[in-house]
Amino acid sequence: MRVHTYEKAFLIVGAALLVVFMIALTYTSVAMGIHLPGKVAMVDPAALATTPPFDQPGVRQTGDNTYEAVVVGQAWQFLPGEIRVPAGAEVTFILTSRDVIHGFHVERTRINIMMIPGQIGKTTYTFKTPGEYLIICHEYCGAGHHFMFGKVIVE
Ligand SMILES: [Cu+2]
Repeated sequence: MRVHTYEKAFLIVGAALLVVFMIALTYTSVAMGIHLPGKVAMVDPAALATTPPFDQPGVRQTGDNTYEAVVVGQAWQFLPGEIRVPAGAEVTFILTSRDVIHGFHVERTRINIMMIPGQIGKTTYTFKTPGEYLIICHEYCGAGHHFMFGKVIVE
């Protein structure tokens, strides 16, 4: 079998790029600790009403400039539907779902996390610019999916 010179060069470049991507991926995940937000713990979705912190969804101040937003997703709303934090504060979102899989995406930010029944999701973000940020469910969750939204108000 005769492999054309250009074809050979293309294969070599393609293979080399794959190696470069694997090294970059390994470096960012292992050395820099950058990874997708994943489950941090399990929770019984039927017992959310009696399981802290989900028994009291809402925003709490946890330090000088740090806040914790506990949010429960359910058909078809976020609890709480409105999250108020001061500009520049570091906000840790702790999320789960009461019923089916929902999505939690805050527009104009990198916050994009799944709300999975039984799992607790966690992500931290600092809102630098004051304003209203729309929270949308980006995982189809039933008839009222397109009405499922909330907002983060940065003051
Ligand atoms: Cu939805």
